Amino acid sequence: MLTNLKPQPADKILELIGMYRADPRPNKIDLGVGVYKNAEGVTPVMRAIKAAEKQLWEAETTKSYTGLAGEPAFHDAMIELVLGTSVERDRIAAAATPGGTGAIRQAMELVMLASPEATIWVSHPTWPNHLSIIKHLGLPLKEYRYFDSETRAVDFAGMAEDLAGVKAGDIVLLHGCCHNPTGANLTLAEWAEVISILQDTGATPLIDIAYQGFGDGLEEDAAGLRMVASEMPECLIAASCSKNFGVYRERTGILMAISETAKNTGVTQANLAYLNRQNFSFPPDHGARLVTMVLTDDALRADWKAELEEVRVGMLGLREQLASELQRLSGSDRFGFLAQHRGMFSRLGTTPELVQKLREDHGIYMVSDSRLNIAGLNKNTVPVLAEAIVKTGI
Ligand code: PLP
Ligand code: TYF
Repeated sequence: MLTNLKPQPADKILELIGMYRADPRPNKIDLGVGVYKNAEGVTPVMRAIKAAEKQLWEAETTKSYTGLAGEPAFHDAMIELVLGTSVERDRIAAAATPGGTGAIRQAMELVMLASPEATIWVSHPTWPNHLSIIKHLGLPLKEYRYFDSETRAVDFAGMAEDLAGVKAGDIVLLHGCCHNPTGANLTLAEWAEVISILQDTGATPLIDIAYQGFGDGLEEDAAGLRMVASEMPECLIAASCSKNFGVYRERTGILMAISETAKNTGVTQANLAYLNRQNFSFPPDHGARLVTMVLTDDALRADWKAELEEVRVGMLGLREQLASELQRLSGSDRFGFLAQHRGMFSRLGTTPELVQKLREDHGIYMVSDSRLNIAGLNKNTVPVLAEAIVKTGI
């Protein structure tokens, strides 16, 4: 049987990790996989998470199963973090999932139960795992224009034109903030226009939010999502705790499904629990419990917010330094978009050949679509990258 298997396409982002490790050059720079790194190149355990872990070790009395949909306290804490008070609590069903990826996968499976004819619309470009999960499940897929390769900003006219072709019952996948891979984001006025298109077409939004707190701030990064959730009758949200709580390997995420009225929440909640049971039974608990502890304890929450803010401001500083260094070296403003983009990523907008040249000639690793992870830089490597970009003719 196993001899029937065919090779599967590798994940280009994860492949880079191996290439980087194998490179013997001491001054190599890793701007590949989207993991936050501090100035020393370390992905730290956040202080509040470490403190919560210590408390949990003292207080935890059992590791028996949690609920099929995870712990209600985790749902409440995450709903408050992501949605604030934008939606009545009794309209929201929620289930803990293995990471944000698990939430996206469960969202797709929920769509298969509720709207089997649905086409899933994704931004072009989008996170490659969106595409691979949708294709793996055999769901119809369409792309809407998103990125203007000239300005490196959102091509909103193209996006609105493409979304006008969405049919009732379709799903429109949107990035809540810090678009991966481009770094280009919608303004609030553009979110409002997206809402009006969704209302006109009768499509349902699925918002993937994996970087809340990495862009303009915790509240600011959720503002567009909250507008959608409060104005649409229904909305799906896949939230990841991997980045903003630094709990990547704990696999902590949540799927929220908002019904038009509270009458429908019970059956939606039962379907989320059913889908968890089909795929993995009980979701991972450790990361979800730590996140709940951090969000519900005033001191831990304040410390977490302070550390997250340091991370966010640090990345913004690196963006500004890189943009101004490039302006100085190139004598042009064409890299100004780096300071406008938000989150961990920016798409430089160059060819795979020049990305390869950066790697071969300078030991600088970025994804072949020219996505770079800003957090892979520090004050000393920004000028090195800027010089390499200009020398490479990007
Ligand atoms: N969605 C996007 C856009 C991402 O970049 C990520 C990144 O890791 C995820 C979802 C899910 O992450 P995880 O499954 O590690 O929580
Ligand atoms: O886009 C990224 O780099 C992150 C991390 O299969 C990631 O979202 C990359 C690939 C992958 C899972 C996570």
